Amino acid sequence: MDKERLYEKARETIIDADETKAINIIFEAQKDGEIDLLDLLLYGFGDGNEEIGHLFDLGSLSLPELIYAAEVMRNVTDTILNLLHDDKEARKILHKGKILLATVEGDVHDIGKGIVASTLKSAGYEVIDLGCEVPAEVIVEKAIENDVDIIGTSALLTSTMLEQKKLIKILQENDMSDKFITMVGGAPCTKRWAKRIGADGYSEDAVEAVRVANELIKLKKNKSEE
Ligand code: B1M
Repeated sequence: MDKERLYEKARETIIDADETKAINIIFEAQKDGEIDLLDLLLYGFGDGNEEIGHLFDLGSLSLPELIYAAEVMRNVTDTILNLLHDDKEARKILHKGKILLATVEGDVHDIGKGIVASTLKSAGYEVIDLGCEVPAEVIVEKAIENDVDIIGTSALLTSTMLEQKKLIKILQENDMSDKFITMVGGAPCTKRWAKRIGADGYSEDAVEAVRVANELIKLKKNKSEE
């Protein structure tokens, strides 16, 4: 199968918001067996998703069109994730640790977080995804309840980034900074932002999120063994 051509077709299905074609491509790739579905998600469908963002920025796409295309991307993401979790290889859970993910309060953007959840799951983490618009207090409550290692928050709006800061403040005020590793991400976030608010880690994308989580978990384990 021509991988490049398939990725291009995947990209187009998101731009055209053609869910039937998109799902067919996923099953075609699965049948082929040579295509990495996560790769297809990130660099095939993902490129299409990025493109709809540019088109929206340029005013070439209306908000309803954007919502429709985003919905297709979300279903594509869910389909691939379900397939990956049924896959024995992907299920080779090394159980590296438990991660709680949430998009912060006031923010509905959850496509990127879904991809981050998938890369982390595939890398051997147990992921608890609280969804979107989750208040900082609820995130902390659930982190305690589930005894997670990492709390990861996603924020896509400059206004909601402040919720990431609020979460870290709650942890600091309740002497829980050492109990949980904190990671932040989302388009407006930067390494500098993470440092400024006292987060332990930042990653630009879903692939880097795994690397950062691995490093932070390793540090935590080394610390607890000292
Ligand atoms: Co919204 N939106 N949106 N939107 N939307 C943006 C973010 C925006 C930049 C568009 C623009 O104006 N150019 C803009 C934000 C401006 C700002 O504050 N800086 C914006 C706005 C303004 C809005 C509304 C206010 C619009 C309105 O109603 N007037 C509204 C907000 C509603 C709310 O949240 N309260 C709104 C609504 C929506 C839709 C519902 C239509 C839809 C979201 C659907 C959904 O997620 N279920 C939507 C979309 C799709 C976008 C764009 C086009 C695409 C976002 C996306 O999915 N990107 C976006 C423009 C853009 O980004 N170019 C935009 C693809 C995704 C794979 O990337 O989410 O960045 P991303 O995730 C990446 C990394 O950031 C990272 O890894 C991911 C994968 O590689 N990452 C992490 C993310 N989280 C991480 C966590 C980590 C680590 C890495 O650790 C824990």
